[in-house]
Amino acid sequence: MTISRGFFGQHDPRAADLPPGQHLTHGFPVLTAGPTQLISTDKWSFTITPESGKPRRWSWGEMMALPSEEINVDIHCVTRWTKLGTRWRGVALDTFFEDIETYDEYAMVHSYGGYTTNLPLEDLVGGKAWIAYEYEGEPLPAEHGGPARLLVPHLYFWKSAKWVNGITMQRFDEPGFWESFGYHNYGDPWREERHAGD
Ligand SMILES: Nc1nc2c(c(=O)[nH]1)N[C@H]1C(S)=C(S)[C@@H](COP(=O)(O)O)O[C@H]1N2
Ligand SMILES: [Mo]
Repeated sequence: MTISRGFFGQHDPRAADLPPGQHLTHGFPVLTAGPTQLISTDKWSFTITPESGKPRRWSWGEMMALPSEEINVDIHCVTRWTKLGTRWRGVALDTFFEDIETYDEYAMVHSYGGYTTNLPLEDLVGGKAWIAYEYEGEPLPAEHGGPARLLVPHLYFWKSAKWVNGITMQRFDEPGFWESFGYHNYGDPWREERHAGD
């Protein structure tokens, strides 16, 4: 009789939490295409614009007045690092979308500095995505997207737009920044959806 040790190493109790092709990192790498954006909270705002219907904008103070939650999640970068057990504070996208009426099924996320990323609306709601403004109990540092970034931990981390400033709702899907350079349109780390065609 053979006893299987499993595919992953036996020494890390959480090795099974690694999606295929990923390795653990204990640091927090910074990955930005272009310069770090320096946005003060009094200039920051977040706007959801439906293709049909009225846009809705939140200032920093208005976002702070919304109910926030602590978020404990693993994050997976397409460059193959995974960081387990990161702790954030933010406002669920569900809370923002309570005020939005739309039939549009696709979202284009926009950042200060021009970065974009696309995802289906259903991946932003249902307790799966947040606007995060604290990391490990401190204000989110600018290099990691502060004052506030999108956090969508069930998809590769390029979907988690730093310096987020709005979401445009669309009837039809369109590629964002990395998606138009050949990254996968959806980006599920458990299915290794790294590049278009994976
Ligand atoms: N605005 C903006 N958001 C971004 C990026 C970017 O270049 N600009 N890079 C993405 C990529 S590819 C990754 S892996 C993560 C990196 O986040 P981090 O620098 O906090 O680790 O941010 C994502 N969000
Ligand atoms: Mo990335």
